[in-house]
Amino acid sequence: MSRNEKSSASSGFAKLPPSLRAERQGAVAILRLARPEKRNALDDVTVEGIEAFFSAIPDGVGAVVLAGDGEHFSAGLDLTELTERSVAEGIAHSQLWHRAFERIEYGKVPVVAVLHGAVVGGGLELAAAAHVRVADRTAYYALPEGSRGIYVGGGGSVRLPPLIGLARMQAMMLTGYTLSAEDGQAIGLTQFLVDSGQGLAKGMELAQKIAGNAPFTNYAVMHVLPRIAASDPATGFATEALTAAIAQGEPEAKARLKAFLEKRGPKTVRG
Ligand code: 1HE
Repeated sequence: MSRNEKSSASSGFAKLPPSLRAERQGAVAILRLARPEKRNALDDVTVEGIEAFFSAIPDGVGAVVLAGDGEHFSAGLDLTELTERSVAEGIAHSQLWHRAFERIEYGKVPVVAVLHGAVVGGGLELAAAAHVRVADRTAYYALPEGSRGIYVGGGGSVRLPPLIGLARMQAMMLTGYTLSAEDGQAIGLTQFLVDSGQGLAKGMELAQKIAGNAPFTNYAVMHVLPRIAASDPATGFATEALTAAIAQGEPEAKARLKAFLEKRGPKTVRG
C-alpha cells in the first residue's frame, strides 16, 4: 500500500491513485490533482479515482474543495492515452468521464473548484461540474479539442453552453480562442477572482461556509434547483413550493430562524 493509499484509507476516503491526494480539514475535504509533472492531465486512472472519491465522501464532510498541484489546474485529457482507441472504446471512455463528473455535480456535498493556470479541455469540463468556481489571476480557459481533431467528451457539450454561452463555446472550439481569468469572471464562469496564489484560501473559506449551511438547503441547491431550472415553469413552481415547504419544516431551519429573530443570527451584509 502506498503512502497515499494509506492516508486515504485512514481518513475514510476511497483508495486513490498517486495522481490524486485527499485530505480533511474539519468539515471540508480537499481533493488535489497531484500530477503536476504532466500538468494534471487526466488519465483513466485519475478519472476513475475522481469517481471513487466522490462516490464515497465520508460522513461529517460537508463540502469539497477541488484544486490542482503545480502551475496549472489541469491540461485536460491525457493525450497519450488517445492514440489507439476504437469507436466503442471511445464511447466507453467518454461514459467513464460522464459517470465520474456526475458524481461531482449530483453527489453528496457541494464542490468548490479552485482554478489557476491552464484550465483546458477536460480540465474545464471537470471545473464545470463543480458548484462554485474560484479562480486566481493566472487562470485561463481553452477548448483545444478543435485543434487536436477531437471533441469534448467529459460532459462539456451539456455543462458549458449554459455556463459560458453556446456561441462562445463554439468560438473557443473552432478558433482556439482563450478566455483570461478576468474574462471568465466577467461572464460568470467563475464567481470569485482573487490574486495569484490566493485561490485555495478563498476556496477553503467558501467551503467552510457551505459546510455550515443546513444540509437540506445544500441538497436542494445541488439536486432540486438544476432540475427546476431545466423544467417547464408550472413544474418548476410546484417543485419549488414543495422544496420550500420541506426546508422550512426542518428543525435546523426553525432553529436558525429563531436565532435571527432573537438577534443571535447573522445579518446579510454587503460583500
Ligand atoms: C501532457 C498534457 C496532456 C501536458 N496529455 N501529457 N489538452 C491540451 O491540448 C493541452 C495540452 N497541454 C498544453 O497545452 C501545455 O502542456 C500546457 C499549456 C497545459 C502547459 O504548458 P507547460 O509549458 O507548462 O508544460 P509542457 O512542457 O507542455 O508539458 C509538461 C509535460 O506534461 C510534458 O511531458 P514531458 O514528458 O515532455 O515532460 C507534456 O507532454 C505533458 N502534458 N499536457 C498528456 N494533455 C474527455 S475529452 C477531453 C478532451 C481534451 O481535454 S482535449 C485537450 C487536451
